[in-house]
Amino acid sequence: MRILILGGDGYLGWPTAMYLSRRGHAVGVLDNFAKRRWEMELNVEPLIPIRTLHDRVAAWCEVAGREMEFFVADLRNYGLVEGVLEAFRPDAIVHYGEQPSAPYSMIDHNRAVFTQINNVSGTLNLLWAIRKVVPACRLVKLGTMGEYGTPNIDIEEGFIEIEHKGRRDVLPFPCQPGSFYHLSKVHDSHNIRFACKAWKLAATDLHQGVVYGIETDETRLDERLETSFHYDEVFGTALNRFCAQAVAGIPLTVYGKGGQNRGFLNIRDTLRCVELAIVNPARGGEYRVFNQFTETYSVSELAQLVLEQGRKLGLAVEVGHIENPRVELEEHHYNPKHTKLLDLGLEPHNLSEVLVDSMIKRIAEFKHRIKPNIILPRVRWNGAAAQVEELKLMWAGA
Ligand code: USQ
Repeated sequence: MRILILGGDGYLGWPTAMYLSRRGHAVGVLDNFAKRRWEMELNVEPLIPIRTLHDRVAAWCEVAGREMEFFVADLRNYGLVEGVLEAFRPDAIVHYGEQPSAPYSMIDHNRAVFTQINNVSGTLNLLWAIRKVVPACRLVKLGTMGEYGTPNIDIEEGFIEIEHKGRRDVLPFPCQPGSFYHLSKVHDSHNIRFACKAWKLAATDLHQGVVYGIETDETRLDERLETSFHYDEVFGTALNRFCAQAVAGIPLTVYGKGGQNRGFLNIRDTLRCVELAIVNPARGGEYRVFNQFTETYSVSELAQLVLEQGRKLGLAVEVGHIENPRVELEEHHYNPKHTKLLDLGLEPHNLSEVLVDSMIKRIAEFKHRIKPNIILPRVRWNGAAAQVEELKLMWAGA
């Protein structure tokens, strides 16, 4: 199949491109390098140095003996999106091309507005371009488990059957997202669902949990193929950050009580889930939601696991409970359903001591690159502006 990966320069986009290419698909990658610019704004960088996308694509062609097409384009420019679809004519599109960080969207007014305009208008442009150029193309869109929030009932897989005043219907599961970033994904979901209904497009909305991991079978092939692994407060996610903190000798930054439960998955399972969504496509007119995670953990449980493995490796790891910079429940019910991908054949790589051990060891090779000053949270959900004054100064517009 011809598969176009939007956001192909990112933490997940690049490994997905290689994974699908290696399995015989004709893969194209598209990116506008926005993430690299945000990194510069915030003075953060991936732990392991990564090459330019040009060089990574060239290295992939050399290492794997596979062609990979490459587009530099911004999804907010409709003409470019249409032009890329005309040129590549994909059978499937994997859409990672959005601002992915909840903390980034909460820094200030500018970044909240930017995140929603960027994500929502980029996806709308894509939907219109698919309709015009490749209406049979299947869209696989990266949404987030955070669209649901943490309700006090079990979370269904996209839709819930409700009885109200004697009548029944199957309706989208209620959404109570916890940041302007997560809200942007909810807005996307509504737009995609409507486009499927109105234009008979075929879309799978992957409500993905928090991804962890530093390498895949393809990134391991050559040091030029590494992916963008973050441990900073803005782009780093919980387990990845804890492993880097263990190496850096910084007490693990459990926010608040640590009873926040989330769905987690290994980066390798992300790739397999995306593949399953492509090869078992939605029908024309169908909007599907898959809850894409393999296990649930509380933040404290993850910290405990990293503490135990870190100490086994001789590191002086401590858990440092710090004031929660976010507005979120710190103890709550969490039982989301996640059977659809398992039914399609997903065989999860569950989180294990071995995995944490290997992540810590890999991170330790780059210990000299860890910047301690970008680890503690400065972005506060309650709008305490003073915390982010220095970040505001760096806003250069989008
Ligand atoms: N947390 C800590 N300490 C940290 C970092 C995070 O306690 O140092 C806590 C947060 O307060 C939160 C939980 O860990 O309760 C998850 O936070 P996170 O930063 O790992 O992930 P999140 O901000 O939710 O966003 C990440 C990705 C996003 C994706 C989302 C999936 O950045 O792109 O959509 O995970 S989900 O969380 O299921 O919505």
